[in-house]
Amino acid sequence: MQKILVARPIFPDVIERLEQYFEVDWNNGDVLSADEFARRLADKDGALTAGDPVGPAVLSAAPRLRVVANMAVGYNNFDMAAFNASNVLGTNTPDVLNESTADFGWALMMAAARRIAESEHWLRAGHWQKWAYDGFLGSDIHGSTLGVIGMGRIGQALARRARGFNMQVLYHNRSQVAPQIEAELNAQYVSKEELLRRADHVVLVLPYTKENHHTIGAAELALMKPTATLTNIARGGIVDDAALAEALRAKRIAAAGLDVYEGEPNLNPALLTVPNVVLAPHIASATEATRRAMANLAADNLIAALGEGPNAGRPANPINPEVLGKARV
Ligand code: 8YV
Repeated sequence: MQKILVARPIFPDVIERLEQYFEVDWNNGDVLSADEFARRLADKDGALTAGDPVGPAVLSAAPRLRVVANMAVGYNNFDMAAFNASNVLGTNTPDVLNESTADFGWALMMAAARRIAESEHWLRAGHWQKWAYDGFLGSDIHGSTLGVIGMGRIGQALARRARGFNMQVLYHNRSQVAPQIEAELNAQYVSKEELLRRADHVVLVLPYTKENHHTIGAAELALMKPTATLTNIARGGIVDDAALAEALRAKRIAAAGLDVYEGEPNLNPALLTVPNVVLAPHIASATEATRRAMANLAADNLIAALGEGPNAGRPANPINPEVLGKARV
C-alpha cells in the first residue's frame, strides 16, 4: 500500500475514505513544525495539506513523494518551480468554494459599511442608553459602486450578487474578462487607480503572487474615498496591513473587512486597536458543506494522482499537469 501524510485535522470520514487506498499518517493535532512536517513526509508517496509550505527542502527530503493535494484554491504555499523541478504534482480545490467565499465577502463588506462589529462591541460593553440620530452612521451598499480587484471565479460570483443591490460594478484584473461575462455582470474594466478612486466598496479577490505583494499600500489607500470600505478575502500580503491600520486610524478610509492577514494567524497588533475594522479568522470558505466539498475534492485529487480509484491517473485539479506521468526526480 502507498503511504500518505494528512498534515491537518480534517473530517474523519474523509480519512476513512483515504484509508481504503493508502496507509495514512494523520496529524490530527497541532500544526506540524517545518522539521516535523518534513520528517513525516520523508517516506510518503503523497500528502494532503491546507496551507502548509512545501518548497525545495521539503521535496528533496521526501524522494518518493509524487503529489501534494492542497485543501484550498490558493496554492501560494507551494513553490511550483520546485514542484516542477522534481516532477511532483500539486493539486488544489477550485470552484467548490466560489459561492460560499463570495457570500462571505459580502458579509464582511456589509458588516464594515454598516459598522456591525463596531456597534456590537459598543452594545456589549453596556454603552447603549438611548437612540441617537447619528449613532453608527455608515455608508450604503445599495446603489453604490463596487470595485472588484481580481475577476476570477470568486470575483465573478461576488460581482453577480451586486445586481440585487442595484450597484455599479468596476473591476480590475490581470486581463479583461470575456465581453459576455462583462455584460452578464454589468461590469466595467478600469485601471486599479481608477477603481480605487471611484469605488465605494473595494473587495480583493486575487491570488497572491510575488508581483502583487502589497498591491494595496499607503499610496493606494490614499486614492480611495474617505467614505469607502476595503475588504480582503484573498490572501495576506496583498495588503500592507500596517498601512491599512494607519489609514483606518486616521479615517483616511471609513472601514475595512478582513479575513486574511500578513503572517496569520498572528495579526499586526495595530489592527486590533482600530475599531473600524471587522476581523475574521480566515473563514470565508467555512461552511459545513463547502469545507466537506473541499476536503473530498482534495482527497479525490490525491487518490487519482496516486493511480487509485475510479479516476486513476486523471486527477481533476492538477496545478502543473505537465508533470503527470513523469518519473520523480
Ligand atoms: C482555505 C483558502 O480554507 O481556498 C483557499 O485558498 O483561503 C481557504 O478556503 C485555507 O487556505 C486553508 O487551506
